[in-house]
This record gives sequence, structure tokens and C-alpha cells, in this order.
Amino acid sequence: MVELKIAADVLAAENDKRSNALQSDYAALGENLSRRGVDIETITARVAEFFVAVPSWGVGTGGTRFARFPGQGEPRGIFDKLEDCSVIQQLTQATPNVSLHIPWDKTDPKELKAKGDALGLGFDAMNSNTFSDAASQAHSYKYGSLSHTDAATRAQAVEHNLECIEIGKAIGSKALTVWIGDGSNFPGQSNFTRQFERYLASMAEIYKVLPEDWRLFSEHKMYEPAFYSTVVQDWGTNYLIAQTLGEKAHCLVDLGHHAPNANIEMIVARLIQFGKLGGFHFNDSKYGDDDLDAGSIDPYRLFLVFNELVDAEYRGVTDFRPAHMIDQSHNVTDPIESLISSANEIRRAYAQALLVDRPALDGYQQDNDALMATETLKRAYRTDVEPILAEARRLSGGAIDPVATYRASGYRSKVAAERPASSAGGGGIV
Ligand SMILES: [Mn+2]
Repeated sequence: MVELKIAADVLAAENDKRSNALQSDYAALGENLSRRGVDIETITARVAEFFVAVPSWGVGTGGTRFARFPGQGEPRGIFDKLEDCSVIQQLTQATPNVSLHIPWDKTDPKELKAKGDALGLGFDAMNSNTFSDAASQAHSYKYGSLSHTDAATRAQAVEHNLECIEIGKAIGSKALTVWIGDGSNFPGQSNFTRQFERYLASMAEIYKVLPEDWRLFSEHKMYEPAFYSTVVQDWGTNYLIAQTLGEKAHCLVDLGHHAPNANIEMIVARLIQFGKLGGFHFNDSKYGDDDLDAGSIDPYRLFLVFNELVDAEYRGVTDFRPAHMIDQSHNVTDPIESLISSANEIRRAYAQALLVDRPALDGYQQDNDALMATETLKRAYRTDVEPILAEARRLSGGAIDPVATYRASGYRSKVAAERPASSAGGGGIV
């Protein structure tokens, strides 16, 4: 029996208030879609089977390098974080897995697994941390980790990643995500080639012990914390890494880790074409790696990314199973509400991409009819798919309106009474 953090009667009462309106909106949308040759039930079933992992670090309030303003009832540790994650899953039915971060979430793996089982949660990719120093470590990562000039520091960073794999194995994870802060702040500070050679050698050590059924995700980032050069700075370097390491190595695309206006959907298409798309860290940005909520700034770009994913399925790309994860920092909202809303936005982009008339698009592309080709995408994007998202949640036992239900439940004030106010400090941006 799964432990539910939102009382079943609260959820049922909130759904009752909205079920008539949903039924009528869903019927109207169904009729509209059927005129377009689309069966709404098929789309709803596919949306209900689409999941995105929640990052454990996302349920705490984030911060910037200037300050952090803690929220009410912040999780005290990984077990509180898992409880918060279970609320998101209970209401959205879109986030059954949590992505852990070591050492932030380090604890007895047996207890982690037991708590996950009790809450009905599984575990997605493990995330290692060699971009900050843990209290007990012998060597500092100030000048790098997997690419450090010092062999002992590199060995320590490799060892940490192996530990993440061990913990992951014990809790049912099947992937390791490696993001490093290594880079340089001054021209001449690092030899680009030697630094990258050292990185590749360290990653090869990690890859060597990766279990057969695991995948290794490397995550590129253009800048920050290093501001002149970054070792894994872009998708080209990321592709070289995955190609060099072997078939279990794939590239992770964090939407915020690119130059403004970069054509991310095209990067996604290239990685799919060459079998190296590992998955995503979803978020949104206006200027840089802002870590804003997915779909909050440029929902059309999110749709265009999903358009490439659905296109790949349509073309029958084999062994295509990108990992979907959220990676955001919540500074001014209740993190649970942000993650609920982001999971919905991600499903929305997926649902809209499923509505694209692909045979028609193929024809317009073949005929070089640019206007009708782009209009075909826009027609899908303009469709208000909210009734599909709500019905998918309702059918799976979730909330028709998850944010309203969350607020009605009083969960935040309940946990605020149990969890002491946390102090400022400690960001959460990776
Ligand atoms: Mn990320």
C-alpha cells in the first residue's frame, strides 16, 4: 500500500468540483480533433504513459550566487525530499521517478529504496558532484576534477562516480549523469588538449565499471562556474565523448546550457540521427543558464524539441529511449508547485507534438512549401490540449487541477509545522 501524502478525500472533492467541466471540454476537443483525423483517446493514452523524473534538489528552494531566500517547510534531508516528490507524483501522475544527487542525498541505500517503495517512487539517473568540495575529501576540486592536472585528484573524482554507481545499483537506477564544472577562467590557464585528454581518460575509468544495462550521460555546459573555457562546453565535444567512450555513453541536453538563441531542437535532431541522444534536463531560460521553470519563457521551443522526439518515433528510430528529467532552481515559488507546473508543461509540449500532421508535413517539406510546413507545426502548437492533460491525470488517479488541489490540501503549512525553518546558503544549480 503506497503512502499518500495528500488525503484521498481532499483529492476526490477537488476532482468532483471540476469533473463536469472537464468532461465537456474533453468532448469538445475530441470532436475538434476527430475532424482532423486524430483520435483523442489515443493521444490521452500516450500522454498518460509519458513520464519525467523530478530532481531531488528541485524540491528545496534554490538560490543565486547572490543569496538564497529559504521557503516554508523546506525538506530537511533526502527522506523529506522524497515525500515532497511523492506529492508531485500523486497529483500529476507524471513523475514516478526521482533523480538523486550524491553526496547531497547520500544515505544508506537500503533505507532509500525502502522509502521510495513506501511512497511508490522509483529512482532515475544518479548525479555525481565533483564541482564542489565535500567536507571530508582529501583533494580540492578548485582547479578541476576529472580533468585536474593532479592524478590523485582525478582518481578521487573517478572514485566518487564509482560510488554513485554502487548506490544507484542498490536502489534500481540505470544511469549515471556526469556534469563537471572543470574549465578555466583565463586564456593560457589550461592546455585545452591535455585537459580534455585527462577528462577522457578519467571518464574511460568510469565507463569501464558501468554495468551492462546502464547508460552514462555526459552533460555539456557552455560556461559557469568556469567563465573562459569549459571542458565539456558544447554538444560537439559531448558527442566526441560519447563516441570515444562506447555504446553505453550518450549525451545529455540541458536546455539552459547553450548560448542564447542556439537552435537546440536541431542539436537534438543531430544527436538522434547518430544514436547519441541520452536525454534531457528540462528547464527554461531567458539569458543564460537561468534554470527557470520548463515552458515558462519559450514554450514554443519546448514544443519544437518534442517535435523532434515525436518525429524520431514516427520515423521508427530504433533503441530510442531518451531519459526525461527536470533540472530547475526555484527561487520565488513553492518548489512543489513549480515542479507540478513544469511536469505539466513538458507533457503539454509532448501532446502538442503528437498532434502534428506528419504525412502533411512530409509533403510540404518535399514540395518546399515553407509557409504550409511551418503552419502545420503551428496548428498543432495552437491546440489547447489542457483537457487531454487533465483527463490523463484523472484516469491515472491524479488531480484534474494539481496546483489547486495541492493548495487545498494544506500540505505546505503542515510540513512547515514539522520541519524547522532552514537557514540561507547552499544553492542547487547543476
Ligand atoms: Mn543540468
